[in-house]
Amino acid sequence: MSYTYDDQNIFAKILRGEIPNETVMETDHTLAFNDIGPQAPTHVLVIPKGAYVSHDHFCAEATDAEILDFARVTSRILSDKGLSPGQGGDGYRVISNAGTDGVQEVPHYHLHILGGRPLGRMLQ
Ligand code: IU
Repeated sequence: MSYTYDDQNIFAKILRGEIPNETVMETDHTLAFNDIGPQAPTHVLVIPKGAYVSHDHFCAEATDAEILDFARVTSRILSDKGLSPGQGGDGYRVISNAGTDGVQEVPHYHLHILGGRPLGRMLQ
């Protein structure tokens, strides 16, 4: 079973430069920008530039270079924003929604980085 990607989704339009974004970090393979409806003082979305719909799609089909770059960009943002508990920060939450049960709004793979306030328990 192969994955289908809709290139008319809003993040594809952002990647093509058709819609502006507040860029936090950009590399050859990855773009990170501020969420338009922030749920916390820091709410950054990290997206691969490739056409992947979900975490499982990205991890299954992206190149090693894409995956490493995505991971390192995420780590650098956590560090730059002062969120990393290992570096004296108060912590963060990284989540990715997928599909209907995950309530994924935009069908281009993205990680949410949330931080800057107590985030409460997510799993009981
Ligand atoms: P989700 O994980 O697909 O459910 O979340 C999509 C996020 O994309 C959500 O937090 C929106 O606020 C955010 N977003 C955005 O940053 N810019 C946009 O133009 C649109 C959604 I549409």
